[in-house]
Parts: sequence; C-alpha cells; structure tokens
Amino acid sequence: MDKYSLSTDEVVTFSKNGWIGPFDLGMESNIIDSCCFRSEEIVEKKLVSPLYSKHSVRDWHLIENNYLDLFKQEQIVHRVKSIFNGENIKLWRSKIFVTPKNGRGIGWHQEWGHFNGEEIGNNIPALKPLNFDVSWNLSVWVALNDITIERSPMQFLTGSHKHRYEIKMVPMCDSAFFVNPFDKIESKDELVQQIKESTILLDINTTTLLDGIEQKSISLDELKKVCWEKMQKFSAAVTLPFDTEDGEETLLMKKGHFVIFSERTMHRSLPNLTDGNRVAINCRMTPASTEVYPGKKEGKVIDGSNLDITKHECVELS
Ligand SMILES: O=C(O)CCC(=O)C(=O)O
Ligand SMILES: [Fe+2]
Repeated sequence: MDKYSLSTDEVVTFSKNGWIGPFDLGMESNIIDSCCFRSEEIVEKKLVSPLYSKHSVRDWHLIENNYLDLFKQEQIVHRVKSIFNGENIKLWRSKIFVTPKNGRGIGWHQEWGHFNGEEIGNNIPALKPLNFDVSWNLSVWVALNDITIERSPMQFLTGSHKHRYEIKMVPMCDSAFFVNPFDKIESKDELVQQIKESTILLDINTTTLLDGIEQKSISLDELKKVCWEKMQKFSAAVTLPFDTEDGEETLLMKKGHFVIFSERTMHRSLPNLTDGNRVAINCRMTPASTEVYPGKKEGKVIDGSNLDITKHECVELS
C-alpha cells in the first residue's frame, strides 16, 4: 500500500460507481492559480502547441512543468495505481477544458477506452491494452477554479460504466462536443485565418473549407453563415437519449481538488452561468503495459483527433 492508496472499500465503491472523489491534490493555491491562468491563456489566445505545431489544448504537461507537477502528485498516482491493482502506470494524455461564461458545457458521453476519434468519425486507436477484458484507462479531472452549481460542474451517471450507450453521428454543430467558434470572431481576416490554419474547430481540418467561396464581396455575417453551412458536412457523435433514473451525481469541487473516473462512465458538464471561465484540466492514465499509439511504429503519426503525434511521449509514474 502506498500512502494515498484507496482502501479496499473505496476500490469496491469505484468499481460499483465508475468514479470516486473529490480528493484534495494538496498543492499550494498559487500553483493552481498559475495553471488556471495559463490554461485560460492557452484557450483564449489559441496558443500554438510546440508539440503539435498548431493550436491544441492537449498535452501541455509535456511542455510545462507546472502541469506535470499536478499529475505527478502522490495524491493522484497512489490512488490511480491502487485501482489498477498496484501496477505501475503511465500518463499518456492531458487536456485543458475551459467552459466560457454562457458556455453550454459538454453533452453526455462515454469513451470505451480506445480513444480512436470515434466521436468525430475516425477509427485510429490510441491505446492497445495487454488485457481487453478490463477497463484500461482512468481519467483524473482537476478543478483549477472553484466549481459551483452555476460554474459548469461535472456530472456522472453512477454505475453507467458497465453499459455502452448508443451514439449516433449528427452534423458536428449538433454534437455533444461542439463549441460555437463564431461568437468571439470580429473580423473577416480573423475568420479566414482561423479556418485556413484549422484553429477554428478543435480536432478538425478546415484548411479547404473556404475553397470556391468568393470572400471579398460578402460581409462577416454572411461569411459566418456560409461557413456554418459548410461545417454541416463534418459529423460528430451525440449519445441517444437515455433514462438517468437516480444515478445522476453533480460534483461541486474546490479548486485544486480532483475526481478519478473511468472514461466509460457516462459524464457531462453543465452550462456556465457565471461571469467567468470554468477552468479544469484532465489527465489520462493507463497501466504501464498498455501500448500507446500502436500505429506509430508502422509510421502512422496522425491520431484520431487529427494531431501529428510524432513528438508525443508517455510519462511513466510509479
Ligand atoms: O470538463 C469538461 O467540461 C468535460 C471533461 C470531460 O469530458 C473529460 O474529462 O473526459
Ligand atoms: Fe469526457
């Protein structure tokens, strides 16, 4: 047993519910605040990731130590290890999630553990576990500001990790993950640049979206309308309606606290009704024996989210 290992009862609770927490990271609040500030900056300024050579909210822990320090905390590592039966683990992905003021949050979803980009119509597995019979990915979601009921809290459907709910592909603008990209764009130049550089929709290549469109003679609003129509050709997943019964849990959390969940557990975030951002970062962990990006050794360097993962690395934790 490590210092922060879950007790046997807690491991049983996790297996029953599919999530457990929140727990305190035990870090100084100024470190959490600087991660919060930096995350807002990365999202709002659409900063280019040196790892992926385009704007991305993924894997900043491989670039900036402040993020890596969060995920290396024993409070996280010991607990995750105890769910994986004490096996050594590796951190293979992280992702920043900012719900802006008036943002609607992310719709109900599950990820069965392949991380293959199924939600945007791809099928490029990111993980190949040694044993497909048990779940092989855990997500750790860290609140970087205080999460109240109005500030886009996470919700989990307790026990839902045992059942795979049906999804259907719909035009991306109607999908669970869609964030309206147009609200903050104030000029045609900005819109054209974001489309050409594929920074307008996370994970989607839009470089040819404007091909054949006469941009000069139309207004900003008309151009937004044309782009919206063209974006209908991209499809993405929504979960079909299901019965939540009594299993829906809402997690109000203090900044610097975290929750561990199986990505198979149905989860979503509620809208942000406050005047500020809701800021969080998650990391994804798998047993050390899992092969990450199995296609890479055959030269397949584009992942299910259309990122070039040539420079991607895992971080071994024990
Ligand atoms: O932070 C959110 O709004 C959603 C997070 C999520 O879906 C995840 O961590 O897997
Ligand atoms: Fe998720």
